Amino acid sequence: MNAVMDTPEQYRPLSPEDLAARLAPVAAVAKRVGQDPAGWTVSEVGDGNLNLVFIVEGPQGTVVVKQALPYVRLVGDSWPLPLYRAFFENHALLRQEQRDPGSVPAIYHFDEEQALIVMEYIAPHKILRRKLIDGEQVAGLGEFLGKFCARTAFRGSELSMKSADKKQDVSLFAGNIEIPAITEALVFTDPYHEAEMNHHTDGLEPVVSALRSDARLKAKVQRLLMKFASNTETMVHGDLHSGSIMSTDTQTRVIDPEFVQYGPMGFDIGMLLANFLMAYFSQPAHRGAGELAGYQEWLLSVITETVGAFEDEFKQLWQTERTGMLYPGALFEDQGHHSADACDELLAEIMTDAMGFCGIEMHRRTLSLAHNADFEEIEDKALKAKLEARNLHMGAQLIREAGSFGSINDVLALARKINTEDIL
Ligand code: SR1
Ligand code: MG
Repeated sequence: MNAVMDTPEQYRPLSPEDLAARLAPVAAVAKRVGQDPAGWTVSEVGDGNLNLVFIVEGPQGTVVVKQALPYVRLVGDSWPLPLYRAFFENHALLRQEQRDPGSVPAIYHFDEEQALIVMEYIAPHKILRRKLIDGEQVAGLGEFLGKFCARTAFRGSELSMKSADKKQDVSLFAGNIEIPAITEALVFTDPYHEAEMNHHTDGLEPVVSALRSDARLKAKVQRLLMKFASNTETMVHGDLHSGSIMSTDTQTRVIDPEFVQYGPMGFDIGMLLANFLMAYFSQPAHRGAGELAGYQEWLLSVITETVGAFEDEFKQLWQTERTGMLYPGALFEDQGHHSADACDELLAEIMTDAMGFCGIEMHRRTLSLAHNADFEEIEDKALKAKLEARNLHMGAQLIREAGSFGSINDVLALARKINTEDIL
């Protein structure tokens, strides 16, 4: 082991220059790309916050190679981060593929020592965040993502799994400590005080200081952090933002589950909705007047579609795959009692949590370390602050009123209202 956490001596980060020589002996790579590494073209395309990502092209095909670095790429080696996140990502991808077949990239090879996954090259898909900034629509986006969230939530829980299997899985993923700790700090805590790595746009100070002085709001956020850290309802992706999704104009896949853990069912869908709302609030900086209203309404329609598909799919699985120890047929159907109300109540609780998680994600992307391109690409800083202020205000309302929205339509009505307001 060397000084940087648990990094094995044999671990070496790849480079475009040495990747072909190092991966040529890996049969799974040669089989898909071509036997002769001299014919491979390698490029490093990682633009995320943590890892190296290479595209390896050859005469027979293309693969993606993702390798963990022993530190946070965004910050540098002053912030060490264990390589074992690749192990958990590998296991998460295997489970997501089982729970929602075809939703994630296929894995061709995993090398634990090198913290490296060779996986399917997803093409011609683009990162969804880029498409949303560019004003592109994706048919069936909400349907796909709502089903993904419902299937992974339901099939990763004791509504469906055998308890022994689920408990073993909880224990396996409980080893992923430092990665969820990033979320616990950057997402749930840092936005609400003057943390070292925070930064925000000039001009937002009045909104930021109002948030940080609101003890009731901070208590609600801490309650959600408590759920995030201690509620093991299901296996969550853990970082389901629009940079963890790739789409064409008609097809969508989910990538990058290294923040996997067992957590609350509302977490993934809440984070996801936040990213649609941030796309919505940032649009006035990206679209001309002729396209703006139509595109913003399309984004809201994706939210409606996502929530609708999530609830419909969850109810369907409730009827057909409720084979775990929770809400057993023995207590309901076998005694002539419908369980549909119980399912509705559970879904309402999940959506209440989701609204809170959604508001928190909206806050952290504007106030904490890792901001998103939706706002960061806005050059006019006064406009950026104005739009971010709406985003912060909406986030706060979602956290404060999480349980009071009658339906997702009420949330969208609030977004439309705040989208016209001058918060600063
Ligand atoms: C230091 S890592 C910052 C962020 O990047 C990841 O994608 C997660 O969203 C994390 O919070
Ligand atoms: Mg990621």
